[in-house]
Amino acid sequence: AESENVLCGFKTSNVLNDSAREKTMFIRGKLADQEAVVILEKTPIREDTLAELFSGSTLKLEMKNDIYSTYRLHAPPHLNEIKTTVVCPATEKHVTKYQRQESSLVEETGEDYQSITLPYIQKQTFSVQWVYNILEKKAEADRIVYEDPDPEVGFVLLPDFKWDQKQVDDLYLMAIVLQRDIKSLRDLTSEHLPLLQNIFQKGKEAILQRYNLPASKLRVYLHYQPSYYHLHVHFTKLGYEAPGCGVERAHLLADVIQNLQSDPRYYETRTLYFPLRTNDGLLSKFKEAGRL
Ligand code: M7G
Repeated sequence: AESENVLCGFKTSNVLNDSAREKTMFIRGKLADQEAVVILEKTPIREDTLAELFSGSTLKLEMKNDIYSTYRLHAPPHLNEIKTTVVCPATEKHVTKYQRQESSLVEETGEDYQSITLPYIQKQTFSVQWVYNILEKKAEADRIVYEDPDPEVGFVLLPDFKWDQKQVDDLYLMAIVLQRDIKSLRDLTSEHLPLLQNIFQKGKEAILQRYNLPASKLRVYLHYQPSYYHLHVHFTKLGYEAPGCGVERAHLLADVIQNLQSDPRYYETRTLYFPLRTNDGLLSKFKEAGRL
């Protein structure tokens, strides 16, 4: 749907991060005096638009040499889109999240979680209002791909907002559990096995049905630490390197299930490793506690 240009009055303060290879830029600025973060990303070229791209564009020759020539292709506007995400009003934590930063690997024992991490996340995390809006159908209701309404094992499956749904190559969905008191991987015990198995099974089935992508082409995982402490599971296409998805943060759902089957308190007691960015408040807490 067409909408007014909310970015018309955007005033750039600084570029937080950018990547020529990923064709992205993260910008901090002001929107009507409110702090805002804008994320720009050039969208992939789609095979189903090639015919139109070749016939409907203008070509400017840059150079020609023997059998080699390079051009600038000016595509019709609708084939040359920039996916744009706006966070407004953005908190200081959002600015931190999107800023280019070094990270350090942290080693968190079960005790560290109780004494350092838990107190920190209880007062210092992103709001999960957007998650509740999805669960209550106040936002993105038309985007839901599958829903199991059971209060114990139920979840909502929908496209992650990183995915524009134009091509399956970068498929990215998330399953959000209906239960509201499971913060992260650390809270999972064998009690949650029916929930996790349900998400795994029905999520895979729904993706096969809707996108014709079999389970063997999926990467299904949780993040630890997550950004949002309401349990959710990521479903991406195997081989797609989703932004922000480093190996250290990812825990495959299949492994999580097996670990809980062999030890009901696995995630309560194990040492977990994850990277934290230099400017992350939690990293300072680990330093203060002499754990780094
Ligand atoms: P995470 O592992 O908590 O954090 O995943 P990460 O962002 O550091 O990976 C949260 C996921 O939710 C991310 O993949 C986000 O792209 C996605 N997400 C965040 N928000 C605010 C929204 C939203 O409003 N709608 C949808 N559909 N997805 C979102």
